[in-house]
Amino acid sequence: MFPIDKIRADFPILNRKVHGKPLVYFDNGATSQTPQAVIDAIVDYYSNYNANIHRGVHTLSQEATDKYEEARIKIQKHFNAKKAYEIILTAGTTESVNIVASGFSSLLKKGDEVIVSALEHHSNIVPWQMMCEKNGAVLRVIPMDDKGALQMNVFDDLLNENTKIVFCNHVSNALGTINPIEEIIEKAHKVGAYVLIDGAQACPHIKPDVQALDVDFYVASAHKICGPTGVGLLYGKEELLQLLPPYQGGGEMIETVTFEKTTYAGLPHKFEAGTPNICGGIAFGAAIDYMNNIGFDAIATQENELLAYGTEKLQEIDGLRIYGTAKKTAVISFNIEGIHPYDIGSILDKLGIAVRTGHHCAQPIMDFYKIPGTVRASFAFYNTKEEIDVLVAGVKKAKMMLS
Ligand code: C6P
Repeated sequence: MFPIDKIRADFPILNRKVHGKPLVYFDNGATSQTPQAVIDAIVDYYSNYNANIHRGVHTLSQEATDKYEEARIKIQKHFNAKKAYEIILTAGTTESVNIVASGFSSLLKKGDEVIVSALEHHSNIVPWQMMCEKNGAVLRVIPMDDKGALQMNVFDDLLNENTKIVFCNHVSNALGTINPIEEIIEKAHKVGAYVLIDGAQACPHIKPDVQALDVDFYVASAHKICGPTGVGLLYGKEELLQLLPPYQGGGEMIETVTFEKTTYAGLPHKFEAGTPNICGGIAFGAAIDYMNNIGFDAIATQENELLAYGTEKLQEIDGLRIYGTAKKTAVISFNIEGIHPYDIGSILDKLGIAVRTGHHCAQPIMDFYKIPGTVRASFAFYNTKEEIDVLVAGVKKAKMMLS
């Protein structure tokens, strides 16, 4: 039995009311909620050993450095990276993608090709478009089908000896589709291309093994995995992180500096210029511990039950269409015929229910379905079927009020 009551008690925010109603938090795709263990790690840092890291000889600085590097090792183990220095701590998925895309600006040339999937978040489209504008590389797109799955036969046709990088999300944020990344990685490697996988939406549900996947780069954000905002990771194979130039110049990323020439520090510091989000990194480690203590198999079982129940109940509502019916995580993106998603979201908010409405930073998906956006209910392991009943009743009420 999944210990749902015990788990919910770990999240103080789940006790609050919104507009006088108990909070039903179904916006986990935007950011997850924070358990007490992670809040405690943040309070402990600022209460007891707040100091800059890698710089001071004093005790506080050494304690903070040790905890920060311990967190890096927790993250390394979680993702099964070979070396701790293959884990670069960044501000989040967006920054991680930008580090790689900007690095490839000088490594790719006119005529090179890069492939992106039609299911991407803007943070995995725009940085690569910016890169292509600089070096003349060409952006190709793996199209999607009506179910929200990638058309893998077209991917086969797109791949050729000019393909240099393929980037794809592990899980789509707008629809929840789980993409066949193993197949993408294997096929891309056969033509000598590198692969970057955006794991922002996968990591709350799946524990990725970067060595088993043989992926070149894997990126994610802590705030979607019960951690704080403003911190995330860039995993890269050692030889590729060596190949990429630094992203930002500043303190901590250098070996020697003179006015004539600067030499750069080794990994991971080469990509970690300036004072990092020290507390965030440490709390990211605490979040990884928290999730692993529950266990990703238990998380998947609980979330799959919620997905099946929510899909069944919402589908009973006349005029409701669910977008994305391929193999997916616990996300239900839907619209009701003739009603704008924003209006449904606003009424749900008045009932204490938090969902996201709009294009979800994935406009090409909305263009594909010829819609302005959807209502997205994204579930986490701490949600319940009773909360889904509240959502279903809320959607019915919204439909009645807006029809
Ligand atoms: N998606 C959502 O509501 P950052 O903002 O850097 O932590 O993550 C960006 C990002 C990248 N890739 C995917 C697949 C994502 O889902 C996100 C963030 C949130 O869907 C906020 S837009």
